[in-house]
Amino acid sequence: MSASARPYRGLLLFTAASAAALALAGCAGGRSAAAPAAPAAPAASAVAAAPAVTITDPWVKTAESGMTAVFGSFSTSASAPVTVVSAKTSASPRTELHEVAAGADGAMVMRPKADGFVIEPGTPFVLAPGGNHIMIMDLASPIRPGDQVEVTLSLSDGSTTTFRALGKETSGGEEKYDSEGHGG
Ligand SMILES: [Cu+2]
Repeated sequence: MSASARPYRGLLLFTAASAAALALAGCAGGRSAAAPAAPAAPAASAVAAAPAVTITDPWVKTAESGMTAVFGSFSTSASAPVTVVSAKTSASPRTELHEVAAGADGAMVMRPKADGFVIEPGTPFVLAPGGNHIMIMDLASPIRPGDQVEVTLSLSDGSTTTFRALGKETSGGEEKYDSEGHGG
């Protein structure tokens, strides 16, 4: 028990010592200010380089024309929620983030998700037929089984992340999904 606690305490001491060193350097004023500032830069960029959102098993529903959708499971390793604000795809200039919800008449319909996809730490955010999806409108060309569509997400932290969705056929349900939205 104490064996595992010691390294952790050591890390805290090290961090405190580093902060003290930086504070002291700050007090030193203009004299060789560049040297103490340098150690902070690699740490900051390492944090920024880690992808805020990762995608598991991304796929896109095959289609000849018109609309189709991208599905998969999003998760974040960040300690705070990350929002997918928008998406772009290589399949069309028109892409929207959609949810499926009850409309005014109670029927389930799909519609743009106003606040984006909010991904909570520790909870996968699932895109699936009948639920949340990335809608591709006005397909430029057919998507066939095995085709790959490149998807780039814009995130609330200002970063972007790109993944490839694999074309997959789904058995039936397409018309129901597109016209009534309760295919799930
Ligand atoms: Cu949709």
